Order: sequence, then C-alpha cells, then structure tokens
Amino acid sequence: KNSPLEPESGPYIQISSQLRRGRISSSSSSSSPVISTNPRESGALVSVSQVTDGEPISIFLDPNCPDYSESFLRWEALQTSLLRALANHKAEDWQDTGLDSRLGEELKVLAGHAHNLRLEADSLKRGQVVLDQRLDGLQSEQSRIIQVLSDSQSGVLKLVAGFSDSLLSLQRETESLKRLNSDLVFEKSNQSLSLSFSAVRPRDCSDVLASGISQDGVYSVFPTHDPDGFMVYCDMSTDGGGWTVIQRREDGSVNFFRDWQAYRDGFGRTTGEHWLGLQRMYSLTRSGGYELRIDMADFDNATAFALYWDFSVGRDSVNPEADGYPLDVDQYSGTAGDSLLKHSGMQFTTKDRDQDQSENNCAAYYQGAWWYRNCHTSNLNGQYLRGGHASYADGVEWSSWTGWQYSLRFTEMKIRPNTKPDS
Ligand SMILES: [Ca+2]
Repeated sequence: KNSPLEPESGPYIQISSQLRRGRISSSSSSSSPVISTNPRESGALVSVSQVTDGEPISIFLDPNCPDYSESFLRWEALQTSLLRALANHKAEDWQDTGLDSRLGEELKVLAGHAHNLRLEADSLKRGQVVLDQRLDGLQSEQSRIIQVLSDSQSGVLKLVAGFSDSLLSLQRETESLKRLNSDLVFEKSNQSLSLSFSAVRPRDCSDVLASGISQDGVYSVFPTHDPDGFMVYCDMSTDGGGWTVIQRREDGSVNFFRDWQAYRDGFGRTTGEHWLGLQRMYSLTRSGGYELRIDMADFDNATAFALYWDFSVGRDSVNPEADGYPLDVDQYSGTAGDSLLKHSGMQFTTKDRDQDQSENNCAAYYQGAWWYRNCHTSNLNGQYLRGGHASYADGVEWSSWTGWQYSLRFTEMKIRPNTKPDS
C-alpha cells in the first residue's frame, strides 16, 4: 500500500502546499485549525479549515479507490497528533522566544514613547496657544493696518481733492496772470514804442528834453516831415528849455550875406553862428503849433527877448520853396518890443531872389536876408557891425529895442511847441 502522504500513485490526497511544506508550524495564529468531515467542497472527504492564511485543506478520496477506512482512521489519528504536536510546538515556540518579556519591554518603550508624545503634544498645545495669541495679535495688527490704510486712503483722497482744488485755482490764477502779463507786455511795448519815438527819434528839442536830457547842446532831431533828420542846437535853459535854435549871431565869425540856396539849406556851425535853413524850419513848423522866442543882447550886456505865440515857415505849403517860405507869426510878448509882426505873411528874400514888396532888393540893399516887406523893422541876418553904426539899417537890427543903427552883439531865434504837455 502507498503512503497517504504520497499522492503520486493510487487514490490521491490533495493537501495545500503550505501544509505540505510544513509552513503551518511557524504560523503565529492563536486559533487551532478545525477539521471537519462535512466539507463544503463537493466530493471532499475531510476539510481542514482555519489554518494560517485562511486557505482550507480539503482531502479528496477517489470514489473508485478501494476502501481506505482503516488508513483514513490512521490518517485522522496522525492528523490529530500532528496538530497536537503543532500546537505544542507553537506554545514551546512562544515561550522559547521569550516574547512575553520582549513584549513587556516593548510595551514599556511604547509607554515611554506615549509619554514623550504626550509631552510633545502638551508643548505643541502650548505652542499652539502661543501661536494663537500671536495670530490674534497679527489679526488685530492687520485690522489696525487696514484701518490705518483706509484712513490714510481717505486722507489721501481728501489730500488729492484738496490738491485738485488748489491746482484748479492755480490754473485760474495762472490764466489771469498770463492775461495780465500779455496786457503788461502790450502796454510796455506801447510805452517803449512811444519812448523810442520821443527818446531815440525826437521830433525837436522839446522831445529831447521830454526824454530826460536837460543839457544844452547839439542833438539830432527827426521832424515828422523830415524823417532823415538833422542836427540842431537845443537851449534847455531858457524859460524851461526845449528850444530848437534856428538862428544865432554872436561874434561875426560867419558871413550871413549869402544866396538863396544857402538860406534854403542852412549854414554856419551849430554850436556857433548859424542859420538852420528855411527848408528845415518848414519841416519843423509847417503844421503850426510852434512858438518863437528871440533872445538878444547888446554890447553893454543888456538883454531882451521877444516872444511870438505862433510861428511857422511855409505853413500848409505843398511846395514851400516855390511859395518863398512865407513867414507866419502872431501874438507878441516880451521885453524887446515887436519888430516882426509887420513881416508876417512875407516871402523870404535873398540877394539873389527878390520876393519883397520893394522896387529894390531889400536883401541886397540892407546887406542881409529876411522876410522883407518894404523893407524891414528887423534885420537879424544883417552885417555884424558890432553895436552902433553910421550906415542905415544894414546891421543886426531889432528896431523896437535898439533902433536902425545898432548892430546887436547877440541874437538867438528858437522855437518849441506852443502846446506843452502837462508836466
Ligand atoms: Ca523887390
């Protein structure tokens, strides 16, 4: 007969590999295996369950196999004894390895670990409390910062609003300042324009004086009707000054017995004896509005003057030379007496151009050049005869003051606007 443990021949017994390999003996399962004869597996005779790893052992008997009842009983007994041996071995193994003490030690260690863990948990809890406190502090800080931020934001908004208000008012102020500035610039340019006209381009000595110059001397003037201008002597001393000198006799150094062209264009030295010229007198006075003053002196240091409120040469003439530069003079006042009004309306006569009302040439006859009628009461361009003379009326005469036989030491004819601006 074959051994039931030998499945290779005859009716076979199938045993789980674990049991066969004896690994069941090292199982640490505490429950003993259960052997049942009422197996769930069909055809199985015996089933061993609740072994380690849960895999039941089923023992099958071939139905065709011969009766092995005896052998089965023996097998069963063997099995039982095997299981008993197994259980015993387990118990022995349990005790042999000293697992109890090991477990106790491990339990102690575990308890120590647990203690440590508890301590750690406590400290963690404390840390948590501290962290919570810090968190609370941070939260309150955060809310405070948020408050501050919103406050500062509203403050910034207020500031911005204030800024934009200031900016607007600043812009308005800038605009008005700009307008004011342009007004000022306009006014200033107007002022400098009028100043430049009066200061840089004075029409006569009164403009020179108005520009702030009060020194007697030679200046350039630019009459409205003679924009190229010319040099004149300005008397800034007599009666408020501003006088433009048109004739001077003072020492006889200059010959005054000259022709038409010389009297038209002028001659002499501006700082000394000279005749400004009829054309220039016309340029200055053609529109009227000038007064004439004649200062005189004799050789005894006596002085006198004659003043004419109105004075012009070639007034309203289109061609003054052709018209003969007629004299227009009016409204005498002064200390020398009037010796000129009788000449008003007369044309100018030179030795080479007779425009007087005499049969003769008054200029040639009285050795001068003047607005002769027939012939004169004054002869300021006559010969420089130095005081009293025997000849008749051919010297530098002002008859109403010194008669017809006294040649004056000094004469000066000067003009200025008779409508002085308010000062
Ligand atoms: Ca004549």
